[in-house]
Amino acid sequence: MRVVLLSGGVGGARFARGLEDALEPGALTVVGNVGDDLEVLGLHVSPDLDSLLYALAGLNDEERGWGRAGESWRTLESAAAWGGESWFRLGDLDLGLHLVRTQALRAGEPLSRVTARLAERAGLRTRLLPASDDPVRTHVVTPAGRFPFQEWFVTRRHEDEVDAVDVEAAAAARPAPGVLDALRDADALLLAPSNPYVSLGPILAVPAIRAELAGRRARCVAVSPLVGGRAVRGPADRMLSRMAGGTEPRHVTLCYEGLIDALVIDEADAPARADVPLVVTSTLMTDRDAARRLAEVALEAAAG
Ligand code: FO1
Repeated sequence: MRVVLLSGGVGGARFARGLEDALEPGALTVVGNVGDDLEVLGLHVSPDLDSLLYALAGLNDEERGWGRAGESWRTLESAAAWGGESWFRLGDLDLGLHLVRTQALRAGEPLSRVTARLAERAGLRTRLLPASDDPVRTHVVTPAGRFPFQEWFVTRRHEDEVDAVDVEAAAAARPAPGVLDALRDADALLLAPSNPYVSLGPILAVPAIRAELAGRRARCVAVSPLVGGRAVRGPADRMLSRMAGGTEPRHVTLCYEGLIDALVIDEADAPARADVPLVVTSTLMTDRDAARRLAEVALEAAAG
């Protein structure tokens, strides 16, 4: 069985690990968001691809959600002492990856090829693809102005309400090599319990990816990122309230109109109605077993 997961960072990475545990080795391809990529201290950082890479390699910091376990911060402290930027916390171990990736990108290697190399080095049995090699960049439009994603998310602590999400350069972006073939050949398509606007939105904003999903052969199942109408972490609930008009399952499905065949929701959100069938289960990924059970429910829903 070939499965493709479209995913953002932290929640998506946990779900990806659950899927890996539920599937045969090599069955999973993950297409990761690159809309929140940024340059820090002259280095290219791909937070969502890295959350996926670290989680699937067992290197991630479970508590913080992003970055590596056992991290130290001496380089960033030194950079800050020399007057360098330190608002985006890059740990010493994490920086090693950014150095290698940035060097490869500067030498002309596309992000997809660097990512494949890093995944191989990490011993991943899952294929990890960026949605695009093109510089798709998410911006949020708020009452206080328009901000690059990480400035709003980290510096402004995603406190501003969001009126719109603008994925710069998405309209002209092409899917990274392998993405369309993976979507076409998949037996099941899954949308991770990630933020529909700023994690999955930028992937779905790549026109050829959206078109491929809209004309899919396999069933596509999304997992809601909400539990009892609240985001497990991050601003998804506030964004849904303001931009979709609420935090019920039907508001989540509005973000995926024409793209999904079922939505997996938490027990705390049932009973509810929506324009696609709802599958009710416990969606909180409290540990690896819980993530695997959620993955199995989503896979079963995708099997029809
Ligand atoms: N999130 C924060 O809230 N503050 C940080 O300083 C921060 C640093 C960081 C470094 C590397 C990385 O891969 C992720 C990092 N994140 C940080 C998380 C990141 O901003 C978000 O989780 C994603 O971009 C949202 O999907």
